[in-house]
Amino acid sequence: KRVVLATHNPHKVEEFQAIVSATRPDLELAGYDGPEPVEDGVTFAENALIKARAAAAHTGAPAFADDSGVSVDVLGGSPGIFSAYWAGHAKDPVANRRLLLDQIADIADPHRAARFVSVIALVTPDGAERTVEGVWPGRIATAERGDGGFGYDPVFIPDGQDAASERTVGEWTDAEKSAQSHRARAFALLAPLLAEL
Ligand code: ITT
Repeated sequence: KRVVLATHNPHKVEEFQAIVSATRPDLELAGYDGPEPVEDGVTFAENALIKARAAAAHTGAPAFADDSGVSVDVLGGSPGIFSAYWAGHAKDPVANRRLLLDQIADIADPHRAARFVSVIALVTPDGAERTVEGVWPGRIATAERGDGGFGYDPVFIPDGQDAASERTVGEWTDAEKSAQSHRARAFALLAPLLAEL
């Protein structure tokens, strides 16, 4: 079975490839380098649908897209859908992380609770649309650690780790991240829908 992965982010391609080969090796992921639509939705789901619709229309094949980001409780859920451009008009992950750490440096939330969110939209050429959501709870570190992954990984500490050795996702291996991430959680909900294609 073949499905188009509608993203221009090479990190997402790598992560989905790892998730698919671990959980659904029967599935063939096709890349997408067609037109990038304007993501002017106001929710993760709207933006994921915009990207998946464009790819399904352009390729004539079933397509899925991920819209994702980090949501910080004391910031009312921001950066959220604005995660990629949090510090300005260029996608600058270093500036984004620095701004986020600055914004919550003096907050009165000792837990610094946050979550990574991935919404995946699946669109088929007959016009059927589905969305699923994966959430990975955790908190924001006080300083960056590790250089694995991408985006906010060096400042995100997933819940459920041994308190003595709490690592950021930047310190996790790719395989560890792909087994537990918001993207893996969303894909687990997408898999049964792909089986129906
Ligand atoms: P596409 O739209 O082409 O898929 P993009 O990177 O622009 O690529 P988004 O609009 O969904 O994708 O923005 C996602 C941003 O959220 C990403 O740039 C990171 O800043 C952040 N993010 C999402 N998933 C992440 C992860 O697994 N680790 C770290 N940061 C993540």
